[in-house]
Amino acid sequence: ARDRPPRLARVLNRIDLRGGVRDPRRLLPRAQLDVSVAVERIRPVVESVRDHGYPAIREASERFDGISPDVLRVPAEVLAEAEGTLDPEVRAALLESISRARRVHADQRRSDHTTQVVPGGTVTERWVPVDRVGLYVPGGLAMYPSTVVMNVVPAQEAGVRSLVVVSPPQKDNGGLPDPRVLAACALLGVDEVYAVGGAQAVAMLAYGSAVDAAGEAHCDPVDMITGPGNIWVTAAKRLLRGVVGIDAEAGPTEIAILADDTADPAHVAADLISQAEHDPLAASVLVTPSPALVEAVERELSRQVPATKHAERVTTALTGEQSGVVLVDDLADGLRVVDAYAAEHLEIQTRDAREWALRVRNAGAVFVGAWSPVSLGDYCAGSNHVLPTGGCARHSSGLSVQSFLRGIHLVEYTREALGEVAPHVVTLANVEDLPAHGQAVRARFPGAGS
Ligand code: HSO
Ligand code: ZN
Repeated sequence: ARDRPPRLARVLNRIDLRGGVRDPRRLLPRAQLDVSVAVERIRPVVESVRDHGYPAIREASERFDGISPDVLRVPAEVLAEAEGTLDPEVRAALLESISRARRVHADQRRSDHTTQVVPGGTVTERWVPVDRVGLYVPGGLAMYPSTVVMNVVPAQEAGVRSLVVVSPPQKDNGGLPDPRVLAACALLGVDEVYAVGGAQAVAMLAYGSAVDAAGEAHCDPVDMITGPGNIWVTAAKRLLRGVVGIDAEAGPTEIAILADDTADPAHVAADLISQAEHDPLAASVLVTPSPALVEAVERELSRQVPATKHAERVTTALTGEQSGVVLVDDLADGLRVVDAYAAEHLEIQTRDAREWALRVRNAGAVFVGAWSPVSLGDYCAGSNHVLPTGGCARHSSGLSVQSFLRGIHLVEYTREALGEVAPHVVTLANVEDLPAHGQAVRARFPGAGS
């Protein structure tokens, strides 16, 4: 079933920055999501899961999802069956996605490194994976097996030993999570899966659950939670940050395209539509010095949007204030605009696309040239699709092996090396009025002068 096809002569808002780009960041609007109200709403759920475990999880599942299985943990046979009954084409595509992601993420592994600071004084940085990670996988509209891949693969390649997936029980699946989520877990070798969603699932991951009604579905607390979710899940993660490690908050998807007159308008339009398909709040932004391209892309949009399945959602996203066309004098100004915007996904569809791509400072991921669309990266490029949104690409990276590693410094000094630097330690301790710090060094050299 298609949404009702709307018709619009001009789809995208226009922002004309020709004649000089002053402060582009303020001119490029972004959707804002206010999570603070939701945090207060879910606080009692989180606290009751903390205090009561299983009965509180079950009560919240019944209240919010309308269903709660007696046994929260998905049995091994059910996982095997989900994998066994998976459509062969879907299976092949998921396996290809997994193997490409593995190749890229395996190359991200870090080796320990020792720096000799002075003779007899070394600091070794050890990279140690997080012990236990919980992954939240949404159900319903935003149910993406590909997101299971993009979260699980880097954790596994980092060496995370214990991985658990939670996903909401589906009424039409007998209280089990979506079968495609279960199949993706099975293909990835994840065997600890619970049919729990919402804030109660996040709380269960953070605090663990007591034994359930059948006396067996005990979930141990995790050290870190990743994965997307709706506003309640995001609120619970925000509330529990600190109790557990939390990945970045994922906002609505964004695509920015820096293009010149060599870009194919049909491709540009298709790519703008592709990410708009996620969410009425998704942002699609075209930045170009070519008015002719803008006109051609608009023509393509009015042709392609009505033909797409989720035309209504796409139209809302494309015509929203968060989307638009930015006209600039030249590509150098365009680069300043896309850097200021710091998109989750940035496509470069220009002459010498690679040269321009290498000059980009702020983006979650950059897709270079005519043959590297964002949807390739969403599924099968090998790159990760969990990327910083909302301008966070100015300071953060997408999910990677590094996200699941901690660097632990090993400090090893000999008596001589400590003795040599001792006066400096004592001086700095005194300057901070922490003389016991200095004394901890001095005590090792009794008889040495003051
Ligand atoms: N583009 C989304 C990821 C995704 N696309 C999942 C399709 N499925 C955020 O990067
Ligand atoms: Zn996508």
